[in-house]
Amino acid sequence: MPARDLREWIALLEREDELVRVSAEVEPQLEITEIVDRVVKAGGPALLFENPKSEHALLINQFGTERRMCLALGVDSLDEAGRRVGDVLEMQPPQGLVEKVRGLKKLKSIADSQPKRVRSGPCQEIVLQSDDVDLGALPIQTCWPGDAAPFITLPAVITKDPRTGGRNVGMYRMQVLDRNTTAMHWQIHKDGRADYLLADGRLDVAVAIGLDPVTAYTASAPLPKHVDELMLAGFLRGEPVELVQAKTVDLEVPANAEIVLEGYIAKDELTNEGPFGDHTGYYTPPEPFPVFHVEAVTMRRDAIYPSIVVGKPPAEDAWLGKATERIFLPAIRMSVPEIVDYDLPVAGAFHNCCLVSIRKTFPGQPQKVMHAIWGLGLLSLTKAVVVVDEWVDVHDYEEVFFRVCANVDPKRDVLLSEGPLDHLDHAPSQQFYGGKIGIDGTHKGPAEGARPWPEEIRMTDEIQRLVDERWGEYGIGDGPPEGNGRQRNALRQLLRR
Ligand SMILES: Cc1cc2nc3c(=O)[nH]c(=O)nc-3n(C[C@H](O)[C@H](O)[C@H](O)COP(=O)(O)O)c2cc1C
Ligand SMILES: [Mn+2]
Repeated sequence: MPARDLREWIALLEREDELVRVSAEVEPQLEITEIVDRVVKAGGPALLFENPKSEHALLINQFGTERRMCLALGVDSLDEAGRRVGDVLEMQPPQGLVEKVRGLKKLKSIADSQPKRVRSGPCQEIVLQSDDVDLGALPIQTCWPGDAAPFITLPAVITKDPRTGGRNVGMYRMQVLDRNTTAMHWQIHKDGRADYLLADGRLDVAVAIGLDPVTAYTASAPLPKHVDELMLAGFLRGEPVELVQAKTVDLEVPANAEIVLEGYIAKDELTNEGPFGDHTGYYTPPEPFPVFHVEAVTMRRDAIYPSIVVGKPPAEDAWLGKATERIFLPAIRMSVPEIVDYDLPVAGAFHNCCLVSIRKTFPGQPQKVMHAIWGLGLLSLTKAVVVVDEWVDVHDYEEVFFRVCANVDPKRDVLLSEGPLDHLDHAPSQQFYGGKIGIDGTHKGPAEGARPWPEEIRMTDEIQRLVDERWGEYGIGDGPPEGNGRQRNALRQLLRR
């Protein structure tokens, strides 16, 4: 079962030799970024800075490798987390005893996903109000030299839909303005922004910082607006998220949090937010965003402050994105069943490029899938969609490149379209709206205007077996190099490094 709070998580990372404590005094202004950037890019450990010029320790790079992301979710592979979601989505009436027992387990996991109200929690061991509120006491990082100020980078921002009361939890950067206000970077396609726009005058906001890793991850998950991120957290944890009533606002907050900021956002009170060096690899320019007034801070004793540095990919957020890619695959296949697999390259900052393989049975299907992706949740912001056949491994970029180069007639197989683009995409001439490109790299038939498609080159199984058996006789080297797909794998690893 995944760690239950940030401290259990830190202990688990230490046991697994995945965390280094840094006792040297370090500066949260820029210095931590440079250290972490080097460690992340080298695939190094999580870091607990015990002395970041603050009474609070700073945890960073907790999600920075595939192994740690798996440990965070309590799975052996990210696909396993996806399969658990898929199992529930595709539940059929059980047949026979074994299936019935399995079905009951699945039902229990659904029941566990509902958050549970508790009377008290460690997140409220210390309560600071009015003049005692001082964000300057936290080791909040100024990540990049051009950043406007320190930014809280790993928060879970909790709001309620003013119409329905439904909860939303989202991860949105927060620029510190002074000791008790921050900006709230709610981009236009996001659910927190929608709650704000529906509010009449004032919207209560609570920000939980320092959560168990699953709940922290789910704040970044692109769920439909009416689905509570804490349900996904409970489901993935296999146990409900415990909530306590906040001290000063009408919201519930995770009982296990290290730190909670409580306050409000007034309609139409905006500030110039940014610049901030973001995951696009560029600074996002100043833009008006709402102001968050912090009226109370509640904490654990010796609260630990978690942070993340985003920037030019790859950065720590790569694995949060990859977790989403894997966990959401079954849900995507529910709506677009011909999809076999997809890959959002880290270098494409997730919204810029989507490689997708499909089981093609009719002409025009690749274009159907492109349009489906351009209509699906936050995937709708995707700029480039590349479609390949089911037998192509979309995680093997060299192979996708090969198929696109070999199978595409740009005149026939490139679809230019337009639609919504990511809030932070600086390339389009106009913010929020611009061009899309779809590339059909599948094999084409006559109905798609192609000439007879040639056969792919492949050695016979018989000759491969013969060469395996006779390898020793040739005197070329030890055991035979692996044939076919397996060899491609070795090559792929080489090319990826
Ligand atoms: C480290 C990190 C920082 C993020 N910062 C922002 C941000 O500043 N603004 C934003 O709108 N989305 C940001 N996101 C993406 C959102 O968390 C993500 O789109 C999520 O789905 C938002 O929740 P919502 O769908 O409930 O709005 C960030 C994601 C990560 C992993
Ligand atoms: Mn949401």
